Amino acid sequence: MLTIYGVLRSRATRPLWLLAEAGKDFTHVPVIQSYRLTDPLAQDAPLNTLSPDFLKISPQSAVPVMQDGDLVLTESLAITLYLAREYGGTLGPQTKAELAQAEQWALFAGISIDLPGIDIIYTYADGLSDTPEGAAKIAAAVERLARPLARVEAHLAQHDYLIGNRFTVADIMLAECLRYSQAHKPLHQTYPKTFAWLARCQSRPAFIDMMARRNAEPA
Ligand SMILES: N[C@@H](CCC(=O)N[C@@H](CS)C(=O)NCC(=O)O)C(=O)O
Repeated sequence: MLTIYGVLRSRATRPLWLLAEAGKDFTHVPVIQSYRLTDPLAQDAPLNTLSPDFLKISPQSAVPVMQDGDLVLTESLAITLYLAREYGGTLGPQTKAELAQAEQWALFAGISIDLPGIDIIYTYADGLSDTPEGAAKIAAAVERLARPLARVEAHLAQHDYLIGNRFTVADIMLAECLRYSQAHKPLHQTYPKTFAWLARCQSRPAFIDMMARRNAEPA
């Protein structure tokens, strides 16, 4: 039995997009972040990252978490890569070199792209992008993204996708980390090939359907 814990308004979109692309059946348990609830310990609170039943599965109190038989994994990108190898067919790496490349893009996305993007998306979501503090935070994030995105831009000048000349788990992992930076339009002008690739990834039916379900969740 394969189970994914985590609402769609979280990094659970990474494994959930992969599973949608793969057409794999699974159970989805929409555990919500405790900080989004007024009283996470209330008896009638929905299952959240501080619920005792969830902490029994993953004491880290964060989503997503995956359980596949006896295997429990945390870290959205490790989960996504595992699912691609196990159930993803050609979405997963097909050779040792592709596996190494997929791991490289997972670490790259998680280390160099995810956190600057979090600063950008929250600054825009909080309506602070035009304040001096918000603008400074975005400028710092853009600076941290500069060398990583220059590298992606150079790669996509030569290739349509990240590995193997086809859409794979590597594209899902990087696209979902980069989505957090997407609200900052000047990046689209500086890195046109990167954001054209992102738009291509996001035009896939599995992504469109997932985002519709995500946006239907309470904000
Ligand atoms: N690096 C982890 C980050 C996990 C994480 O921070 N998850 C957030 C939601 S996206 C969470 O569950 N936060 C709960 C909390 O802080 O209480 C991953 O990629 O899975």
